Amino acid sequence: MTSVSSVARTGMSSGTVNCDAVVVGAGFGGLYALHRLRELGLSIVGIEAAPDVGGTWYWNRYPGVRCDVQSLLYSYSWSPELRREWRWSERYAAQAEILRYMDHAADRFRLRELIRFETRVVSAVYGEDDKLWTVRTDRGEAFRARFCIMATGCLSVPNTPSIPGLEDFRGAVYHTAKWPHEPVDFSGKRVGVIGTGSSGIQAIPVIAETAAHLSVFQRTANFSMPSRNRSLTEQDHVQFESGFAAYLESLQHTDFGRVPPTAATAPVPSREVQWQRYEELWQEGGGAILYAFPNILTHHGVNDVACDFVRQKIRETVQDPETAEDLCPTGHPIGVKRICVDSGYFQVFNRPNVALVNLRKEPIERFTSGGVQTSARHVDLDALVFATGFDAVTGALLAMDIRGRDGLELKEAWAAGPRTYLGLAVAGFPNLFTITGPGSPSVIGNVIANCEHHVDWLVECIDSMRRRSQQTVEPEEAAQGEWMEHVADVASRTLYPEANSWYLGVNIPGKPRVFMPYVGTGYRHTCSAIASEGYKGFLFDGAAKRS
Ligand code: NA7
Repeated sequence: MTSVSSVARTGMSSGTVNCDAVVVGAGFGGLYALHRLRELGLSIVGIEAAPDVGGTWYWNRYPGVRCDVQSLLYSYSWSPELRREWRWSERYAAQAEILRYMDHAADRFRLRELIRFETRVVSAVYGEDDKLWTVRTDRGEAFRARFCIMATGCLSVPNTPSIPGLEDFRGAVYHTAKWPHEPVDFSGKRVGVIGTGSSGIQAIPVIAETAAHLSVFQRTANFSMPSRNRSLTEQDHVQFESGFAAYLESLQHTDFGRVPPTAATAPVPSREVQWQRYEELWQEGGGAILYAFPNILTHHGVNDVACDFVRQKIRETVQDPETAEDLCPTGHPIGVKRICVDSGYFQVFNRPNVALVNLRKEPIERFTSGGVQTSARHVDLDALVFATGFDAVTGALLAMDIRGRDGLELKEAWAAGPRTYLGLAVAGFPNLFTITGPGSPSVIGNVIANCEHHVDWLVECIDSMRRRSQQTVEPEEAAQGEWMEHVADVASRTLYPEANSWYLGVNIPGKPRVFMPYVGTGYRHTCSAIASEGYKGFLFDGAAKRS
């Protein structure tokens, strides 16, 4: 493997840059991967479509955008220096602060110098002869690398539904995930927001403050908990620091966001006990209701009470009874779509300038030059905001033309749904790693912690290959098959498959219905055990062995 500096010195040959590893994406996962791989002494090139670092936090600038994980936890855990230097100002950080944090990390660890910005990967093709990946970009560049690390993010490809007539609409059109950098002024405007997932629920109260009128187009009512966001105090920081070692330890076996092993045998708490606990959590704020009882995501009886609790809160908050009923989620258990964390969402419907349009009662027929035509009426609009989510988890990977051994296309390999081993690697695609790929906990829980874990694992794997003079690693088909069965089996024993969520891919027409994240427990132990058992289920120098 070449040294870091040798890329600049000797890397260019006939327009192709040679390096040890290409890292695609400069979000939390990509930045950490660049840092760790450089520490390992590899020559690396980072490629990022945006003009700067940040990943999904670079693009998602809509009004009210903030993280739904507490900022002290939604941070890198690997750098004591970074922890000392950075002080989060709020319990739930706003996008601008998260982006400043990522900027700071990129500067602090001199990562920008490794990254080609405003460059999009169009293809990555594995060559059997030299066992190298050739990664091509939309700027016509080519990079040849031993390893290809896809840090392309789970929520990075915005979804705009195809509804007829959009081209006729004369007003301004926005998407929460592609928000302009310059301020958008909605004052005096009649605004429509389509979508009531996390993005819509965060944006709606803020847009309502300035818009002349806001129409909220809701297809599925969603569960949301109040964030109770506030400034962090000195005491919060001291407390976090004193508990940090324990927090790190807990990450090794956390059930945060996953279904704990005790779920199957846990007692069913009484309605009164549950109600009391949910009230405490409602007052505390945040999405912790999902961890209130071990069986809340597996047992209908328990989950139903939590649903009733939130519905009662909605009815107590929203003054107009019909609007309140329309806002009550009824068709799915709580938590099986990602729970929303809001700042004044349900309260906003008490404002005279906000109206809910229930698309279950009056579906959108088309856009017109002046607004939206539903089956019941025309809604006049000057501006339209799509808060319609993402082609999640696999969207960014499948947007590139990725070809592995024998020209196998990733699109073909995943035609019936994504298949990986541990969410980290794909059979037939040697030396390709997917950070927080499908089949790993990824978006369940704290995605930064999950990114760090994947990077640490793959860096150790590459290091071990280097020590053993191994050139390629890839999962065995059988191991991958067993893992995917396990991922599906674990999900099937929960309530997760009971909602049409982006976890299942059903928000994208034609996408196979497959539950993508791993919601079992002990994931980190499994990954460590596999590594310490000589990377069980992985094949090294596979082609050589086969021949
Ligand atoms: P989500 O959670 O996927 O929400 C998208 C919303 O858009 C949701 O309410 C959808 O309704 C709605 N939607 C999608 N297509 C349509 C059409 N065609 N018509 C009407 N409404 C539609 O995306 P977010 O950006 O809010 O959040 C994604 C994640 O980012 C979030 O979970 C956090 O982890 C951060 P549906 O529910 O499908 O009926």
